[in-house]
Amino acid sequence: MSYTAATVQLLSPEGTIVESDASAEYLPLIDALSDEQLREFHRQMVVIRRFDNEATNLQRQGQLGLWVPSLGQEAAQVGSGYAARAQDHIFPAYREHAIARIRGVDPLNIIKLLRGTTHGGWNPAEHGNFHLYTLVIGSHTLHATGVAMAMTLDGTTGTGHPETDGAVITYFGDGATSQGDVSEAFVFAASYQAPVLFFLQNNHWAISVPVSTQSRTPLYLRSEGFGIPGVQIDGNDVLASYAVSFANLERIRAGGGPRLIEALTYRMGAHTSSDDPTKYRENSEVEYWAERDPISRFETYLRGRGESDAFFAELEVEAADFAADIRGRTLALETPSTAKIFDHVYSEPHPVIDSQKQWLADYEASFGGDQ
Ligand SMILES: Cc1ncc(C[n+]2csc(CCOP(=O)(O)OP(=O)(O)O)c2C)c(N)n1
Ligand SMILES: [Mg+2]
Repeated sequence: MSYTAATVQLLSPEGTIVESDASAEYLPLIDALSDEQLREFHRQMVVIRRFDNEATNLQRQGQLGLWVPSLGQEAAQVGSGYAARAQDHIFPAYREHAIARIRGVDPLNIIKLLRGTTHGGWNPAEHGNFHLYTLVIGSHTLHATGVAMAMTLDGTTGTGHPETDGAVITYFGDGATSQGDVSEAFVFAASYQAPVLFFLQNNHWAISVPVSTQSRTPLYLRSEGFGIPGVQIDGNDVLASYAVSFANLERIRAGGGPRLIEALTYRMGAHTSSDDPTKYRENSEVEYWAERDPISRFETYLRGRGESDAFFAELEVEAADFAADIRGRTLALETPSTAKIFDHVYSEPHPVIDSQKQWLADYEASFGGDQ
């Protein structure tokens, strides 16, 4: 699946602004951004890529059970993440690390999940309405649609006040579109005109299954059949991701019903640290996408606008410091007691849980440990 004339691209892989029929509607939204906002887009992309790299290393060094890289998908995430307003609710899948950080989740919380030192994650109400990572593919699109329907019932959306009206964004992948849950979410969102933006990151692979197998038509057309307008964007273009998300969210908040954005991007790394993509895809494909890297094109753009060498040099230091801080805090994490897993099953003591807890304690003790 590749770009067509309908694909919205504002920034070319060469780092120049694209003026086309598809981009015309959105370019004024970019013109309205300040230099500081543009720098912030770049800062988030660079820092999260460095974080992702550090987490990959930590997994390889035995410090994490698993890692789920976001490498290559930074622009799709950062642009749309900044298009959301504080009152919006975000329902991620499991590799939306950049959006988590934008919404105020300390990325160490993601590390804790994959080190197995937390049984949940974070409280969305205290972290920018950024809901928990969901590994059950597509299921959270239903949760997102339900919350969007609740906003309508509560009167917290569609009142004509964009500063306070809410919307919901849910992130999911190309593979997830094959799940019944996603089709069901489309049906409910369309029927009830729920204020939800379906943000589909088409990274071209669902583990080892290519998107060409998942869908015989471009995925942005899928939602059209359910009555949800869809648009395809260059997902490696942070400006397109921001502007198209912003415009669609404003329509959604105003009561315009659900929308879908298909962001064409690429999973540059493995599916997870347990996967070896060289077994099922060609290097030439990875090289093709490396030339369309989201970060290098935005750096070229910023330099073309006169951004100083000092900014990029300082950002390298900031990213390295961030990664070092994550490493230090990861190694300092305390291992929770084995008993803890039983403590939150029921609010009241329960005899079956108590006996299982005791059984495990006896079993662990049989190895001579202290748990
Ligand atoms: C309901 C369900 N079925 C299968 C899986 C196993 N699984 C984990 S990730 C994945 C592929 C998802 O691909 P996609 O939606 O494209 O997201 P991506 O990982 O590429 O971001 C599958 C099949 C799962 N986690 N949940
Ligand atoms: Mg995918």
